[in-house]
Amino acid sequence: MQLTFRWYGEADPIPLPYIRQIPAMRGVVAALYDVDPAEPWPRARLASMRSRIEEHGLEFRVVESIPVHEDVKLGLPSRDGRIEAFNASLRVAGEVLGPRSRATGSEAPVVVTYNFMPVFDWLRTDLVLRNPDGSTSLYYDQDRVDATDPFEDSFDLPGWLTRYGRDEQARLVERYRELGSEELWKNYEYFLKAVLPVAEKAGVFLAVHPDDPPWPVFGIPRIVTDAAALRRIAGMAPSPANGICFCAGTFGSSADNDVPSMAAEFAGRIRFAHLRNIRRSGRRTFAETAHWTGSGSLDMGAIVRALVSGGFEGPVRPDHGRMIWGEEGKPGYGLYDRALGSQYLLGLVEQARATLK
Ligand code: DNO
Repeated sequence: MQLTFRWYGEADPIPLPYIRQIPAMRGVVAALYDVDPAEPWPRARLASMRSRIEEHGLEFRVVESIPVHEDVKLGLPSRDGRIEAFNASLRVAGEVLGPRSRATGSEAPVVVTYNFMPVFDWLRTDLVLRNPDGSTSLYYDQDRVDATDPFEDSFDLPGWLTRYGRDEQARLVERYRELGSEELWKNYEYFLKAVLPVAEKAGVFLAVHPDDPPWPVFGIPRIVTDAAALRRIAGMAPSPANGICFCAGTFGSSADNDVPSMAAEFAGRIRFAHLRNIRRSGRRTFAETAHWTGSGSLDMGAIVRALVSGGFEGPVRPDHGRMIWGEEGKPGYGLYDRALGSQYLLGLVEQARATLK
């Protein structure tokens, strides 16, 4: 496994040299975060991001993410043009990031993460839940979501990520409610079949991120939620480019998911792993915690052992950390707790490898 760290580009308060100082940290996870999903990625900008990363002795290892346009998820007649834009960005990622050996000598295909979540990406109800030790965490409370009407003018949740204005968002929510999950699955399959040949040719592994949280919200279908969904995705196309971004914290937010056994079952399809812990406090309510097994509901050692014994050798990143030691910045994406988490993961991997010998 190769340790990686998400970096938000020049706007990120965490400088690349700090990332480089984390022991064993060589891989960076980044993207052109501001490109409209209807547009292809500009090659020159991606190339200059790569150079910046390599100047600091790091490697641009994973793209997270290329967004999928809503027209594709909704199956609108305009979807083919939007898929073409996605494919153009994939080709750019393959060409610009493909021959990656300069920084670290690694030859593994570039990984491109994406998700098929309607309207919202990840969703939280609180970005600064204060813990008894003074640190803060991201938090999701289903009761609060249930009490929120996405059509109200006052609709506001601090931890939701959407590109849309209020009216556009309400219109989309309505359309997805009408669409339902089976149609969404069909649109997903249509998309996959159109992008996989391009990914293969570009030398890129695609990796689907699960829906976070892994259940429907606001009556909108969410489909990448559990082992059955991952089996269905794998069954849609045998291509090695049809991969999974295994987000332990996302799957683990639902007590119905047995995360270590999912890691074991899908190790051969996992192209990228997000490893973080959560603490469930209700059926659909959870707080994000430090990475250590003792702080949350997930057995992180068992997850890492399953990945290692399943032969997973790809990039892994610590995921949302708490904000600690007075750090300010992007909630979930501070330096300190993610750096601590990465070292814990490093120890778990070392131990898992030693046990397997
Ligand atoms: C949240 C992230 C997600 C993820 C995308 C991948 O912090 O894990 O936003 O990057 O869903 O497409």
